[in-house]
Amino acid sequence: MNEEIYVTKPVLPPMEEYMEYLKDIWETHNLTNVGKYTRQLMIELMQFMNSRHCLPTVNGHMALEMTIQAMELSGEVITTPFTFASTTHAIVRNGLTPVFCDIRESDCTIDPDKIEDLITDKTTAIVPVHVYGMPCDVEKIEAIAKKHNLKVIYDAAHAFGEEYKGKSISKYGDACMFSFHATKSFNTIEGGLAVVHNTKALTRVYQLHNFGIMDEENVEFVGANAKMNEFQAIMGLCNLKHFEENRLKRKEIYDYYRQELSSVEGIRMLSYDEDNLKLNYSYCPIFVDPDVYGMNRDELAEVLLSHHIHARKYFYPITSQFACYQAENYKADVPVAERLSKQVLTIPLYTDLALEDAARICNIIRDKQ
Ligand code: T4K
Repeated sequence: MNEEIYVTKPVLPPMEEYMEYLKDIWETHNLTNVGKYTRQLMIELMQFMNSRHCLPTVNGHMALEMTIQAMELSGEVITTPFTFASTTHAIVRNGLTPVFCDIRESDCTIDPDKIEDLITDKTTAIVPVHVYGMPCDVEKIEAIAKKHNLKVIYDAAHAFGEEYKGKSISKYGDACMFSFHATKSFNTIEGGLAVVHNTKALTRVYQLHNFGIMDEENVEFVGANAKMNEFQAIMGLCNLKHFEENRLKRKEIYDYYRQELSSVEGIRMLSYDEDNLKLNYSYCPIFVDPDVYGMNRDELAEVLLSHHIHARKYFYPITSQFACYQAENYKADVPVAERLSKQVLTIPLYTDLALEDAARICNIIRDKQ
């Protein structure tokens, strides 16, 4: 019997590497509250991204929520519904109103040509998502933001380690955040990173992530607890060393899928500009056109499951359709996002996935049984 194959499997470093750091933690009893390993990880990440402005956090969601809070926004925020719950929740939990913009068919990122129509005198920011690590149209978004004096905060949860047009993807926008969750291409067990280019706003994120405490007797902001702990940080220090070799292993599997699935009628993979993008290959979404393929996405998911392959419907339903937002009447004229969310299936892609298993997955998709 085949073993279960999940959409992803967390990357773990060699155990001895993690144990070396653990011994030191056992010596010092320094477990959290921006300890030395969290600071070391921050420095190594700055070097890795060639950036001076970042802060590790307990998870990616809190990095996003705190970054939005630090921007002191009000009113409406234009965003995409083709994303994980976190993006929309981070906006709403900041007391802001999400205005949903449709996405591009080609790469599932926010459609920049549809943003301006949604801008009102209440709009203060755009929160686009580099979904599956596909970069948004950063130039067009920047031009719109400049023209209308809006902040741009990228949800780059999926895009850690990527370079776009010769620079780290973290450099685009006023700010961005990454997720270092176990399921991501780089993990700190749970974890995240806020990258904020304005020093004053970054300082605010730093204060907010420790309850808004300024010193022992002075609390200036309504913050929360979003601090990374030392066990997370050492996982990051270990995994960072292996990031590039792991990325290349996933590239091999992704390229294999591309080669094998390109001839299957009714199955589409996203295209991207290879000359300008260093992708991290975290996700492999495929899109099932039921009229051409002869089976719909849900049926294909069932077939894969009957072979113990757990593909996932990232992202279905779109966030504007969540039960918790039904009563809100948020603007959401998003036909492309609605259609693609019914077609998408994210198939297994992770560092340790054997090529034989990828081959088996391709055969099942090709044979539909
Ligand atoms: N923005 C975007 C666009 C995001 O996608 C996310 C997170 C965020 C913001 C927020 O970042 P974080 O606060 O999470 O850092 C998973 C992840 O939990 C979530 O991080 C991620 N996006 C989302 C797309 O996927 P689930 O509910 O689908 O995870 P789960 O538990 O079903 O795991 C998926 C598969 O991975 C499992 O079937 C088996 C495998 N797995 C998972 C874990 C946790 C393992 O093998 N080992 C593990 O420890 O959300």
